[in-house]
Amino acid sequence: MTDSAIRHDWTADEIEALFALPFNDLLFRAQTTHRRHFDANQVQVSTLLSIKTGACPEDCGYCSQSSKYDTGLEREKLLPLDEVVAAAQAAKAKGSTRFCMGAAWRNPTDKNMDKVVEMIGAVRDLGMETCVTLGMLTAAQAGRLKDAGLDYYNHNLDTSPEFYGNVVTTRTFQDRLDTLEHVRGAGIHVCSGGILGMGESSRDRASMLRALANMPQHPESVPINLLVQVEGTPLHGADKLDDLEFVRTIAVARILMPASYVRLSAGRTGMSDATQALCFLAGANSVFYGERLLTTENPGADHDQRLFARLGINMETRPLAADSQACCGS
Ligand code: SAM
Ligand code: DTB
Ligand code: SF4
Repeated sequence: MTDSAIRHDWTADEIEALFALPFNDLLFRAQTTHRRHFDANQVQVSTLLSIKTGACPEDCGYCSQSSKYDTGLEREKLLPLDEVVAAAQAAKAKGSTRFCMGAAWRNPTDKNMDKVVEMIGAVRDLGMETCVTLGMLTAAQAGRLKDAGLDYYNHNLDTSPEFYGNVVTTRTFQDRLDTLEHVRGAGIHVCSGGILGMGESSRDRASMLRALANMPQHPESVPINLLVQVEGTPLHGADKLDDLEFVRTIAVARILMPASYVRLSAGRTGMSDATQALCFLAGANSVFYGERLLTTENPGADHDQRLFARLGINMETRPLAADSQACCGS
């Protein structure tokens, strides 16, 4: 079995053994895998916009937008189409190739869907890839998004099945899997990953990656978020995760899902440039780009451009469909 084989049958022991490797051995293996599938000096960039902010009925313990916690966030109605298009144009002008629109919903209503379908069409017309994250979907809703031309749907597993109930009680891990199945079934590219630093164990991190890697088809995009601690949420004040454990998790994700884009996602403002460089060495090849995530800060485009220049990293300029990923040889 070579490093580059795509597998869907990882055991918990195998993944925990990867986590336990000496750091240099793990990074060497991850970087070797990475180079078999990707240009090691290219990073894909996506820009986020919160199209509907706050007042979410779910109780995700990490989230600024849950109505269950007082985080001081001002709620906003669904944004009008022209504001969304203006934000996408600005993101494109700064070099972003994918525009990701997020809504604080448990699930969209049919009326919501009409508006989102319009937004997807307008962003596509700008020549950008489209991604939305709207909460749970039925199979019929996923089909509607596919018909609208949606490229990616983001729906994170967030943590391991074992730890899930410690973080969210208003839905189950199985609900997440069901939506992902609807998205996959509709033929939309899947974007699914999780959050680290929520008090989960290393075994939980391994278990979450196992759930992603053992899906019949790997998510094309795997966002690995570091918890952004938001005052007023239950997870504010959680023990900070060791940076090197974060890097290890990126490396294991790269090894388990060799041909997927692994995104170094939320939490970069609290990370040194050196830690981010280690994440790229570990096989991360995508970031969120632009000064805001959904409701919290992200490094600005200027900072990222300087970081990429220092590392000799190029931003992917051409929106690529994930299923046409070129293999770069070894
Ligand atoms: N409501 C939808 C849902 O939960 O699927 C979509 C929006 S939700 C904000 C999208 C993702 O953002 C979550 O699944 C979670 O992984 C991530 N996220 C939210 N708050 C975060 C935080 N404080 N730190 C890191 N990631 C966070
Ligand atoms: C993902 O995995 N991370 C993004 C995106 N998918 C939707 C969201 C991060 C949110 C961080 C907290 C905030 O800005 O509200
Ligand atoms: Fe709602 Fe999504 Fe935030 Fe959970 S993560 S509270 S579902 S917006």
